[in-house]
Amino acid sequence: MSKEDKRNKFLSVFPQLVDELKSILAGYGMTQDALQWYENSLNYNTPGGKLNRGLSVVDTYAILKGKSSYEELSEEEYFKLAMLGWCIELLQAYFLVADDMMDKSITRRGQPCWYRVPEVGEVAINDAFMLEGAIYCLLKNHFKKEAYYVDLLELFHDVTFQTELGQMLDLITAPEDRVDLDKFSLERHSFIVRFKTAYYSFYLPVALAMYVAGVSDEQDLKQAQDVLIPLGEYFQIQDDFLDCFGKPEDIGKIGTDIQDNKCSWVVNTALKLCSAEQRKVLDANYGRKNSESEAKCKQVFDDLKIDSIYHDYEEKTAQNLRNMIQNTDETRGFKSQVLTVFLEKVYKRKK
Ligand code: DMA
Ligand code: MG
Ligand code: MG
Ligand code: MG
Repeated sequence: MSKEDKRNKFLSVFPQLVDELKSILAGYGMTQDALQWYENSLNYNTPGGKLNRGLSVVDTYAILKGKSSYEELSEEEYFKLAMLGWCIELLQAYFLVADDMMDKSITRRGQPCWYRVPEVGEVAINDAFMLEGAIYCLLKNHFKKEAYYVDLLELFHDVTFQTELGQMLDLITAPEDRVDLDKFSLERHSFIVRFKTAYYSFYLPVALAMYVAGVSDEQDLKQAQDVLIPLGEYFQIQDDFLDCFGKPEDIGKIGTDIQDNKCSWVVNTALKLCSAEQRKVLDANYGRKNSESEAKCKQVFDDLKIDSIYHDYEEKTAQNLRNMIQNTDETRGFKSQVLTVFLEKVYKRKK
């Protein structure tokens, strides 16, 4: 099945899930306007992205079960895995609605951020909570009878909390009123991004598929995690790089990291390499809410050739990850191909 067909098949499950969630509201006696609001929020915030996280739950399961194509999965099997995939996409929607408010972002996935839609505003906070709530409604409806139900619940709860810890660190390291670049370091950056991105984007989809496939020995979950967390760190470094150097048409969002005083890979790499003069420029301009200061920071990044350092980093990291993946122990049923597929999806991405 082509990539496009896989995506369309996955998307075709979404309307069913919206109807299911609406009927839960109807069951509580909610009025038509409530059902409509929830439907709008679900449609606006959930399916518009790359869907990599959701699709990879199905892909990972197929690999673990030794199925070469989706056609070999039964309809029922496919539906269950796609449902879990959509649960990650709902988790992502929840994080992004909140993240865009906290980061004061303008666009997301090529459209205004949800909180910037005029009739929405701060109702977006509650909408974010309800996107998260949808996960547990769906898990209850579709997985309550499974032996691994509690494992799924624990996994979603743990990973959500880890992500929130990462978001907290991201935000308290980037106060709006006090720019202090001495607080930044590549070590702190690595710590933040593992929590805010790697667990939910990389470990979660694989671990979910592992539970359903029954390949969920402690040791196998650990060896998956040992590769997926550094892979997630690499993915967020790409996100940081693209925030500064990517095109809004490609990434679907306008970068805000410089003005937001973010402890990003770009500024940390610059801080390690800059001269005393360049450091002065960064101290005076980083984290300031105007485009002239932002442009001065970008000039320093260009002068330091951050883009070529990034390309070297990318090659080195991909090679390290390939080496780690080679050492995967497959004796209990886990497959290294799961990890290779993830790495190749991320390698040299531009959006
Ligand atoms: C991403 O951080 C982390 C979460 C949990 C959304 P970010 O603010 O760099 O993401 P983006 O660049 O997509 O706003
Ligand atoms: Mg953001
Ligand atoms: Mg953020
Ligand atoms: Mg970013």
